[in-house]
Amino acid sequence: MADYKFETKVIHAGVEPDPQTGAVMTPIYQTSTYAQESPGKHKGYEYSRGDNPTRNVLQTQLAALENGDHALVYSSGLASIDNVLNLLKSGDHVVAGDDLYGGTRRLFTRVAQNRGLTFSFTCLTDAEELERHMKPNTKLVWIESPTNPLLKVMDIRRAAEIAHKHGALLGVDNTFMSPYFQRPLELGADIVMHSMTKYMNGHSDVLMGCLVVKDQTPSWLGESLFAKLKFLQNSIGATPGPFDCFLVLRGLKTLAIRMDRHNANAMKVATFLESHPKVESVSYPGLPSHPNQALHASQSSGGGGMVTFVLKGGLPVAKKLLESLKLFAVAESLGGVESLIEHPAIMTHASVPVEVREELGISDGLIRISVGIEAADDLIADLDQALR
Ligand code: P1T
Repeated sequence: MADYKFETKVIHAGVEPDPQTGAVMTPIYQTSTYAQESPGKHKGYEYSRGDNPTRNVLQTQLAALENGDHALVYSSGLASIDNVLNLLKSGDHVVAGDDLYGGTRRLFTRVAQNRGLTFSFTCLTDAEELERHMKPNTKLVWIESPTNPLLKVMDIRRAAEIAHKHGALLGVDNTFMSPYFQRPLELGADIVMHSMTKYMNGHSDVLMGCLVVKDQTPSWLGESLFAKLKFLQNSIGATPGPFDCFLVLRGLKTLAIRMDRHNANAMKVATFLESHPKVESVSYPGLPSHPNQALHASQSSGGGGMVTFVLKGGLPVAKKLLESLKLFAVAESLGGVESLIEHPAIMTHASVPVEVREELGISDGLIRISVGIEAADDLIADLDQALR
């Protein structure tokens, strides 16, 4: 599949007609276990926590889309990050971007820290800042680019160089971009993660996560990264069911055309908001006003579908706007075909301590939009009437 273009891979990579029946679409192997001819003599499947044929097709497809060698899927995005953290041992150190999905930060500070891992959070838009935080026991650098919710951009190539110089792995949460716009493994990252709940599935009806890696054996791990992650996937057991894997396989077939439309619509919405007198500022990596637009363009091929903006007038005005919209649903999550709007400080990032939110700029006037694939004119008209 390596020679084919992305639009072809999302339809065909890993997906073969079913050898028994010729079914063109991947069958849903809704089974927890597999009959063995004699103890230990089986067809490669023993128990669905370890392997399931529907899940395996999805994993093969994901490895192809991110240009990796292997992919593993999990029952949520956070479960996939927790599996990465389980590569580490008590006493190990992680450097993470300061602006992350609130649930990721909660997993780091309120779960993993209790298991003896230590974390430094820092603004990594200046990659050299990362260098200053690396310690002899740093095993992992974890970033989002663009970040959730502020859409800050970090130099993925440079982050990989710095992490590797110190013997650490670079993990990139690629949820906001999808492999259609950005493929961090090609930029030097070691682990790519997605909340597939978002663009990858694209229809707001599944929770799932994935990790994609290349073949490699980090010296401190002492074994292949993929082999260890596969061991953890089975040992921890946060695996998705076959029906959800089927739904994501179906959603992925339209990933390329959906992302093009999300991107075009988001650019129009961001441009409209930027010119509106009631809007203080807009952050969208595709806008010329974004401080790292050139860097973003050098490592990805689109701005994506997420836009954040600060409304003049703070919380009361922000609430009024969200209550006045007709097409946009006020909801957490993102990446579905339908447009969603939310207030990070009260919703997705409420678990981030208030002093950290203030320091980062997740203010009461900050609003985040997941721009869907509806007609852009209808979305802008809805925002216009609500702003009025
Ligand atoms: O919800 P889950 O599938 O567990 O994924 C967590 C996650 C990880 N990384 C990023 C960048 C994310 O945006 C998320 C989930 N985010 C939301 C629910 C949200 O509204 O931002």
